[in-house]
Amino acid sequence: MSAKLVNIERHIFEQQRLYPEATGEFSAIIRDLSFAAKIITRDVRKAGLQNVLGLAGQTNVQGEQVAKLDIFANDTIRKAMDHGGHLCCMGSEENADIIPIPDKYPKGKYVLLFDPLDGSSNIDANVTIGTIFSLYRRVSGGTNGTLEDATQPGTEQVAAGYILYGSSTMFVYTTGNGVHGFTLAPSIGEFLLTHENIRIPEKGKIYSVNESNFIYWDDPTRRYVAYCKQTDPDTERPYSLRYVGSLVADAHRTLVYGGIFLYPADTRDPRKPKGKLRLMYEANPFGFIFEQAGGMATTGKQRILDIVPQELHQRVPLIIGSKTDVERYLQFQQEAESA
Ligand code: AHM
Ligand code: MG
Repeated sequence: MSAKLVNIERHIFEQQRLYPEATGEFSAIIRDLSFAAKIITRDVRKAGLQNVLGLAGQTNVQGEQVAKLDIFANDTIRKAMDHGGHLCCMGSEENADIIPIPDKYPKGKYVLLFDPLDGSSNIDANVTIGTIFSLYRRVSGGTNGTLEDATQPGTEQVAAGYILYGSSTMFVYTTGNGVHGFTLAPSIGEFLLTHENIRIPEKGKIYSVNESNFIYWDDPTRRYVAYCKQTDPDTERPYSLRYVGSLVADAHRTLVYGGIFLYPADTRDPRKPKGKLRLMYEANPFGFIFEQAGGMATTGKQRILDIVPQELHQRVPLIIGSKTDVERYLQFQQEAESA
């Protein structure tokens, strides 16, 4: 017999049994998210066919405007999550303000933050894209969530995960008890446990960064990337370069193969003085996941999860990866500081 047969609902249920005080609300939230993931998968899979099948253009068969895929993903998650009674508000990359739970639905004690379709500039080239999410407990009094609830430090996350729409769809999550990955079996419409307790290798041999920004990085980052390209058989250098340009794809590969992913601050680029990626629904969830898998997540100066957020859509530098690789990067930063 090979691996045991477990779907995502069963897995989270069994995880919750480890905690006698658990109310089962996580199960419901993860179940609702996996439901949204299946709907988004369906539409991502037919993206290239829409013109051929006559589904795109002005209107669909119901006479509704066909939304762009990222707007569709945003609406799908909102509609799957707003009536379950477990959330007090949501926050999305696609919405400037926090998203209230409609009056007609019950409110709960959790806050969901998400990037509905990350890497969406890659859609037209049929390249892997993803959804990222992060869950917190409400800290404000009252029933409706507030901005305070949606801008807590990453250390307060109670769950985080991502869905990868790749050659297969994967759902990867943590509730602080390891990182677990599920693969969608299309024929039965279920996410099955395929990657139990994912551990990132201690050290990798791949670096992943948009190197065209080289001139905009700080000196330690430039020196570190040059270091990755030097020859040294003892440390398996030169490293290979892999960069998809979809955070979910680059981060997932880094988690599975090890190595390092960087989106540093662009110090001389006024467009991205603080980096590009967003703290609340990109950096924090991956920070939680990488730490849970035995890796690290930093800005180069600070642990990602310790950042006290200033705003919902705050951008931060993000460096994630294998422990040995991220520590080596931090050494370059520290040497520059003490020089
Ligand atoms: P998006 O939220 O507009 O899709 O941008 C986020 C994406 C990430 O998926 C990816 O890591 C990064 O932007 C790539 O940026 P760049 O094209 O500057 O390398
Ligand atoms: Mg994004």
